[in-house]
Amino acid sequence: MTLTPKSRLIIALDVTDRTEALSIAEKLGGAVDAIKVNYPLVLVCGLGIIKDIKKYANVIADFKVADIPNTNSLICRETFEAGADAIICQGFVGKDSVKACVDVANKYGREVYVVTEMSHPGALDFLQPHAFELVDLAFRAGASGIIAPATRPERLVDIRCRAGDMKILSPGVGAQGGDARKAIDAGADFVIVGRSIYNAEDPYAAAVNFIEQLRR
Ligand code: 3DU
Repeated sequence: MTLTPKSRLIIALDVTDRTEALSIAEKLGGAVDAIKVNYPLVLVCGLGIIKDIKKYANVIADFKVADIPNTNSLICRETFEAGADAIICQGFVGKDSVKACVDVANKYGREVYVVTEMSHPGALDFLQPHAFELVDLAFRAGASGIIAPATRPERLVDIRCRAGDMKILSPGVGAQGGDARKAIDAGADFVIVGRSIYNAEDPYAAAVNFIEQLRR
């Protein structure tokens, strides 16, 4: 699959209970563009949870893959065999490591997204000064897109200029302080929202609320 913006909302399903995860996926799968899984869920449930969630939505595996090319290839192969539509990798390990992910993704007809500047305060320590280089690296390696921070819309504007046609997925909305609408207006194609949806009393209503903000 190729991630295409419809609702522009991706849910980060970082719950650690299988029943809860599948219940949220079933309720929200039809409304969101993708469900992102990360280590908290996969370490508890195993990689097989990807196939179960795929019944309801496209799945992005946020494994922030950051190893030598051979290990990256093996991780990507297993993740795509498990059914993931896309994988997220780190760019700071260098172009060969990212390219290894892209090569495997191309074999499976799947996508790779590269982390550039992260959304938390610690991203200023090392990542921010190199964010544009990481955008360029993602492009040169043939990635489908990048991850850039909704917590800093002013940075999103600059990163968008640098990213050309690559898609931008933007985490940090809600619990981390970012605003969904501002992130899209600044150039993101999708926002990623976790706690503000899955911790809400009514996750479906919370998701619909974000989708309405994104439609305006
Ligand atoms: O803060 P939230 O609960 O909305 O979750 C955000 C998700 O996105 C979570 O899975 C986190 O690991 C991921 N993420 C970031 O928050 C920031 C990044 O720069 C990259 C990924």
